[in-house]
Amino acid sequence: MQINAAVLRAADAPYTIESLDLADPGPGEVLVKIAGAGMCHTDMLGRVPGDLVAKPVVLGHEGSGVVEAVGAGVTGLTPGDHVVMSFDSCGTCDTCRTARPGACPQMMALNMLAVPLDGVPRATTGDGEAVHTRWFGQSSFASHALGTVRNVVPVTADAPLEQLGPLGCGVQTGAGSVLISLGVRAGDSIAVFGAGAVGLAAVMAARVAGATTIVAVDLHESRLDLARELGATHLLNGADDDIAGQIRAICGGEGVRYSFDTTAVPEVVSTAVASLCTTGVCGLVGVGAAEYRLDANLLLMGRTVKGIIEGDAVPHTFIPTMIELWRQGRFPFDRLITTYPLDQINQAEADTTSGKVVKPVLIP
Ligand code: CXF
Repeated sequence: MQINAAVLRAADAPYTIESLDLADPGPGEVLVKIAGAGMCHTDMLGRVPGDLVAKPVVLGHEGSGVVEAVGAGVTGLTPGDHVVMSFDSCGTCDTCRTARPGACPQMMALNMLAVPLDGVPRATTGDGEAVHTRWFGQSSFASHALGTVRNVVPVTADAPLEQLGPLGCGVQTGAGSVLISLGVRAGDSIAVFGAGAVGLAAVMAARVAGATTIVAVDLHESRLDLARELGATHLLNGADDDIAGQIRAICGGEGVRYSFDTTAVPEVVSTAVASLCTTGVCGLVGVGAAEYRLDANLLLMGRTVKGIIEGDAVPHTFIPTMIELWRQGRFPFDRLITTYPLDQINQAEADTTSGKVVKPVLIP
């Protein structure tokens, strides 16, 4: 079928809206008519010079939409179903079987190369040029996307479909980290570094969990204001001096039980660890750093640093949970979203890079 898609042809090129020919869904594949697709900083990996992400490529890994057709062997999904598209995983390894699909050893191969494991491109231009469309098992900056039975999650039809895509990655990562991976509980304290979509989802989740001290740290005052509205009890501008000391002071001198870094800035990660009480846990989800520097004496006293991927969530259960929390008014993730038509994708990218908007969602 003919689809429209935002194609990235080179790391430093703007996106171009193109008409592509998309294959019918094959075994295990699901054709989704996209209602909206969130833009996440991981999509910017397509802009890293080199061969990490094959080009030309359709990016986008926070799609939502309606199932149009399913391939052979797909069960549990029917045309007309409302769905959120999340990350792909193999489903058969020990990690997937023990409810940690984000840590599937095939995570990178299935999601971040944009090429199906069989190597056969599913989309071509009118000239027969292959365009890669398996970014996170979806490539949803498009009118239609081919997902897989593993990453297409059915959701209730009475939620705002065009806004649900970010639940498949960024919002899931922030909320899952707090509620599942770190296991924040009532009365706990947490400091969240970076009040973008992932950090703000973590703030909302900390409030859901009943944390009584929720410190948000960011460089943008507008994001700190939003963090306050979403549940942060204390706000710190990261440009100020001695952030760790200020956080310890907020907690009566001892430090927070949990800290959570979304920035991947090495100095910020060091601060996040230095903000912990002696048995505290620092969760890391940021992408892009090569190395972090850890203070051995801080770790020696019992602090833990924990890498987290996709919030350690199982999308098929956690996405419906987030929607139910939203319905109850306890998890207003829609406050993070600014919508753009798909053909304004370059503006959306500029606005999220500058910090003007938190979570662009592109509407085809
Ligand atoms: C990604 C982060 C980088 C590792 C794979 C999962 N999550 C969201 O974009």
